[in-house]
Amino acid sequence: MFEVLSEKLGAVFRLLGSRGKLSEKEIDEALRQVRLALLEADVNFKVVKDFTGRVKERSLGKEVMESLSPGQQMIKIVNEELIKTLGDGASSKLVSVSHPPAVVLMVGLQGSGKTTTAAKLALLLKHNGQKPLLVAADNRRPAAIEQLVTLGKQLEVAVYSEDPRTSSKDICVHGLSEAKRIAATHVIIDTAGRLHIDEELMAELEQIKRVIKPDEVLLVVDAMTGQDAVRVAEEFHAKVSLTGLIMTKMDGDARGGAALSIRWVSGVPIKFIGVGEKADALEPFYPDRLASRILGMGDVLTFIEKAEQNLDEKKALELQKKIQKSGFNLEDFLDQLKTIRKMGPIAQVIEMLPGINKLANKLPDGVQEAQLKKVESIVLSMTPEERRNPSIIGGSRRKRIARGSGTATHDVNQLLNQFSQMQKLMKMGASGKLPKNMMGMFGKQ
Ligand SMILES: Nc1nc2c(ncn2[C@@H]2O[C@H](COP(=O)(O)OP(=O)(O)OP(=O)(O)O)[C@@H](O)[C@H]2O)c(=O)[nH]1
Ligand SMILES: [Mg+2]
Repeated sequence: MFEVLSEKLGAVFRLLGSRGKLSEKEIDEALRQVRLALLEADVNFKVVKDFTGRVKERSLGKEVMESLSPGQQMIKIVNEELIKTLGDGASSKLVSVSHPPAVVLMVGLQGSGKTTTAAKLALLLKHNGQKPLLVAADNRRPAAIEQLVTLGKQLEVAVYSEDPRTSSKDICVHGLSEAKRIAATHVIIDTAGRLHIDEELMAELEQIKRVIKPDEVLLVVDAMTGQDAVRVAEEFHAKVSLTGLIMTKMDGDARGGAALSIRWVSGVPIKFIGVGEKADALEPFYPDRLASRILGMGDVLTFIEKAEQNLDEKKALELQKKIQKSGFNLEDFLDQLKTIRKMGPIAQVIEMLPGINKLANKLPDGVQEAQLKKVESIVLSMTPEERRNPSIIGGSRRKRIARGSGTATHDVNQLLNQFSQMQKLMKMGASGKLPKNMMGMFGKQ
């Protein structure tokens, strides 16, 4: 998602960034291109108009016209206004309640991803040390109950279900008592979907709301349905008062307009995004991160968070200490490689990194994976001593390592050079975060 938009905006920015002073005409032309790119990405036209209006007003002001690098200033404004459009300052956290359990009602149209997302949310809460209970209140299809029960088993999250002949309202009430009995921190209620918004669905949801008084009413919308998703959000919000949105299927190839418009049009904050079918493919939503992803600045923060989740804490601490002492060596690097591997397909990881994401698109499938393997096999062909102290690796050792790893000597040279650069960088400002430089090792070459 967002590739085309990102590419088009990137082209406008490259042009702007290279300019000295900007005339009003040049600003207008840049904004015209931005407007076109947004419309092509299926962003709601009102949102586009509002957005470009705000950017234009600020661009003509002092902060741009009198600045030394007007192009850069304008990019900064686009970034800030995009964040505003996506919901600046909105918290992606679920509300906290003084008397648990917090009650979360999941609503949405058929197939939008309610059941899957309910389970994903439960898993996320569980990972954060909470105790969620899932409630199968979709009694329309017996298979729906089974789906949730199965997911609960897989993820080791408790599920409350009963005979589908019980009314959904009663299932919710009973589920709530069960949550209190087991001292759950959150109750997540999966409800039935409909093909279209109809009176019956709304009446049922209103009834459930009245009896269980949810703390959160989260609408699950499919990002692939484009502007329909925006309309659905508006209608649901008008009828049942939503507290948040979850956009699913953000991993799909939709143009992304829905995600960009929905907050501004509906006034409801996006709290999470679904980025895949697997149970861990749910991310808290951060407007600033999405904006920088769209503007091609990569998504370093999400990347770092992912890395942190995968690195166990003790190791991370050790590593941080090492880096602070500048003792980061190739053995640690090998550890990091393994961690990166665990984070998912390398292409997806690379996509989050600034500068490198463009490159990732251009490489044929499997290339990064192959590069990663190459780097790994080079490091594996070194002796532990060499890994701990790469400076001892002279010419003959380099030849031996190349032979051992089935690579050429210049591959080994390149890796060692890049590694020593990285070490220098770490010395300069070690913070314990993965340096983006490190990724250069797999992509570029
Ligand atoms: N690629 C991708 N697929 C998703 C995502 N979220 C849900 N899905 C898929 O969407 C399909 C529908 O998901 P469900 O959770 O069953 O949807 P639902 O809203 O509960 O559907 P009903 O109960 O029939 O109304 C499933 O095949 C999910 O795997 C996502 O973020 N990315
Ligand atoms: Mg369902």
